Amino acid sequence: MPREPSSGSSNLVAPQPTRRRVAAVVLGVLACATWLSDFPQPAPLACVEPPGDTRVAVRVHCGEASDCAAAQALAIDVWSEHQGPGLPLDLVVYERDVPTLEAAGLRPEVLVSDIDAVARAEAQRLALPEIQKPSDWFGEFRDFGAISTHLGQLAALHPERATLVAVGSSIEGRPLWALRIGGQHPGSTPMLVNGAQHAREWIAAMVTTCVADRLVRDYETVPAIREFVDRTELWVIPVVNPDGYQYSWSSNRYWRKNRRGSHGVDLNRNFSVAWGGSGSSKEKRSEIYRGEYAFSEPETIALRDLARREHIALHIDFHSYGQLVLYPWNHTPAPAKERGRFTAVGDRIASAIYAAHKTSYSLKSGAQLYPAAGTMSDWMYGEADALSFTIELRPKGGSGFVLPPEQIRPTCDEGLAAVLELRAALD
Ligand code: 0X9
Ligand code: ZN
Repeated sequence: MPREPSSGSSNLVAPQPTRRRVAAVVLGVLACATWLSDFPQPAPLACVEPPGDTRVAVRVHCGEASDCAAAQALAIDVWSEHQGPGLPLDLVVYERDVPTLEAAGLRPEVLVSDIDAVARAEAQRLALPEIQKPSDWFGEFRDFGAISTHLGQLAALHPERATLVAVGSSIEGRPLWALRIGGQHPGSTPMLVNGAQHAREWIAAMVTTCVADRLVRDYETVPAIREFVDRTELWVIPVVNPDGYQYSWSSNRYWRKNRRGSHGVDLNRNFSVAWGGSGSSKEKRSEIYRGEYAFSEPETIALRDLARREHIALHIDFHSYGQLVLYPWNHTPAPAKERGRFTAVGDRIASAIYAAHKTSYSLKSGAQLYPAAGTMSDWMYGEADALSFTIELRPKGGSGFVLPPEQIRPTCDEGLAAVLELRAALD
């Protein structure tokens, strides 16, 4: 959800909490009274959405900048990483506005015909008792409590190579858990991997937890992992925005920001490199609200302080979606001084990802897609001197932020391949 829905004026209105009035009477018997249940409770059976209020994710094909602006004017939310003339753009609009997009020649393709129905179905699945089966932990998405417990179990299992550390705490007082892996040997390379700056990008939290799990458990059996752990001091923070993440589980599946006030701050616009620049907003209601000042949020402060204290040299910030390997700069199309290095290493990362499951991730500089000022990756590179990438995980488009749980393991293989390859590329 990268930028304002319409170019000039408006602020992106945060996705509506899923409170719906129900206007259906089914079989002439069941009158649906006003349904005010908070998401993720499923709608009462036999109730339907009020006509016209259904929120649809569409991909539109903008020929010219003006077309994109017209499409964005109708958007309630922008999901796309790809933006700009000639590129497909993923938007959320009300169903009633789809004909307007068609009339404008934007050829809207429906990606998700009812994003709230998809979220309700997911919540229903997650409420099933069999989901709690610990035997298949990565067979399902997990909330912040479960992820925290899992990280603690990994540290307890192999205290000689994994330690659980709280590197800060969130606005609502949740610990920012980091699993520190390796670092036993002098000269180990300090590396940071984090996920879920954006609350709704659940796959990023699962993939980072899974990468930590694989590194800790497979040390004895997988030579590449042993080699990595022996030469690296890796800090894995699967959920850097735990308040937003929990809110996306309890109240609004499509929440993006942290939980500052009632509006939230986009953590990935709150870092100090180019803070306040284009591709960020000063409006609190915007999905890309940058906060009052750079590092106004405890979550970004904790990441900054950790990176400085540990002299982090390598970094991956996992997001979703789009299947992209992005390198700095994110805020300006001007090439980074080390652009050649970024493209060489990024190419290796994309190839390593492809080797896992033949899934293509495209390599680009962030600003080639759209400008984003105040990002973590630009700060990690510009101020902390780290070789830093943003990786947008699966899917390429399709279902957007809500993925089938069967996608967790293969996407984890891709995340692990990226982490190992970035480290290997330093040699
Ligand atoms: O906008 C963001 O913060 C990131 N994309 S997301 O869809 N996960 O929100 C990407 C930031 C870097 N990318 C660009 N500069 N385009
Ligand atoms: Zn993101």
